[in-house]
Amino acid sequence: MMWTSNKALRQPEVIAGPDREFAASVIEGLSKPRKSLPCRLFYDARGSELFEEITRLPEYYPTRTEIAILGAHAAEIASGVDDSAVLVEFGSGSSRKTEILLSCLPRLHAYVPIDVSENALEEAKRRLTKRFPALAVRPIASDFSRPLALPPDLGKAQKLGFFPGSTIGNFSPFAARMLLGAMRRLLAPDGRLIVGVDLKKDARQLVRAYDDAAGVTAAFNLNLLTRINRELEGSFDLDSFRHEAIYDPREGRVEMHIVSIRNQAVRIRDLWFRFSAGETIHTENSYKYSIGQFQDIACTAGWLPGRVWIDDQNLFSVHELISNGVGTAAI
Ligand code: AVJ
Repeated sequence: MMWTSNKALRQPEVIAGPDREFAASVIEGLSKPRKSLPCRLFYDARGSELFEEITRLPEYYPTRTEIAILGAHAAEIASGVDDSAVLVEFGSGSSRKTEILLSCLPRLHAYVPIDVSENALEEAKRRLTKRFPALAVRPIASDFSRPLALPPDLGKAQKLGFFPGSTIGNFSPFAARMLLGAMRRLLAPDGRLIVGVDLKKDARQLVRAYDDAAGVTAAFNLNLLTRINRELEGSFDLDSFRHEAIYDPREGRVEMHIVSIRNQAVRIRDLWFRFSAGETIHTENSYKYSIGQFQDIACTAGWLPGRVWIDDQNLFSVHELISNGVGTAAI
């Protein structure tokens, strides 16, 4: 017997319109017994600006460390890549890190940046075409975690995937395995992937990176409430919520939460959501891996671990993965 009526499963009328997806994600997340919101919702214009600011914070080591690793080993990372290869980047944003790789791949055939932001793609294309006039920049405006296809005319070329930033850490280990598997199929038959992965380390250092003294990460987290207020006529009182970052050593992840300081109810259009004092909205997971742990996950997704580059403080890792070729041969 099916008790759930179809009507209950359908989206309520209130969330029709251009921001339907945002509204649906927010209402779904806040309706759960343990409230959560997907971390991709952080990145409205202000959120993207605040993230850029985070990458420059003294406590936030991942960005500058990864850039230093890429800069120190770019030639080695690029070695073995065909001149006729295609570079495919997942979540390319401003493509700043890509330039480091491209400077060592001067005859590369094409670059396919994949990002949800059409503005970022356009801006990156303009800048890269100017600096590398022979490079064909072929952007795809899409969420890289959704099914996608590369332009068919690039079919025969060797594919080098690039997935920096430890964005893989936002996915659960299971989801990371699924995503790495999908990337392997996209880059088939003889793909390679360069992926940035944040390393396990002292819990205090991890928490500081996600709860900085200047309060930029707090502003980044709480901006989600401002966004809901603006785009969905929400009634969140920003002074009644606070930012929290914790490290869960069992899960191996930093969690960001928005904590309700008091008992309260918040309206979003015509829906009310109750918060008890201390109740949280879980807004982000950022998994941290040892080198071996990450390689194990990659193996279960059909990748063979290749070279690994790390900084001398053991903060961050850049992995080379090589497709095991199984099940991806051209037919
Ligand atoms: C963009 C996923 C790499 O998890 O470190 C930074 C996002 N959140 N500070 C991360 C983030 C809070 C970031 N990634």
